[in-house]
Amino acid sequence: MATVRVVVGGAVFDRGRLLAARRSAPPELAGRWELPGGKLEPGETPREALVRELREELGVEAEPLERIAGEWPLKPGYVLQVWTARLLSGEARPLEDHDELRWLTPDRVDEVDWLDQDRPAVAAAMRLL
Ligand code: 9L3
Ligand code: MG
Repeated sequence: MATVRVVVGGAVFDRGRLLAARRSAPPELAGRWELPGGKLEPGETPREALVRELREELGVEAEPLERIAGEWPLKPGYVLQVWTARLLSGEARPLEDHDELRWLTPDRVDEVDWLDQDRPAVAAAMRLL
């Protein structure tokens, strides 16, 4: 039986804004916006994976805070889980897998074309902001 693999996304908050990242790959997802993150590696907890992914993708140190309730199916065999996170240090830059970043205030959160799978988590995250 195949096990479902977890992809962790970060709702990164800083000074009342939420970080959105535009994917540059794969072609079918390029141009869509997401909460940055990625797949757990063997032996990692979701929080550890999120810290690593945010470091690799954005060059920042971040602290996961709380899990957003729910789990969203991705491609077959993968589910998305989302944690809020706060920025500890560094300035986010699109180092890997993204070509643009935006810090969105609550009134502007709908101005980017979020991936469908991220939308419920983004809505829930904004209620916590
Ligand atoms: N995915 C969807 N929403 C997200 C993230 C971080 C990832 N917020 C999807 C896109 C890919 C898969 O999960 O199909 C793996 O993500 P990655 O490892 O390519 O970032
Ligand atoms: Mg990723």
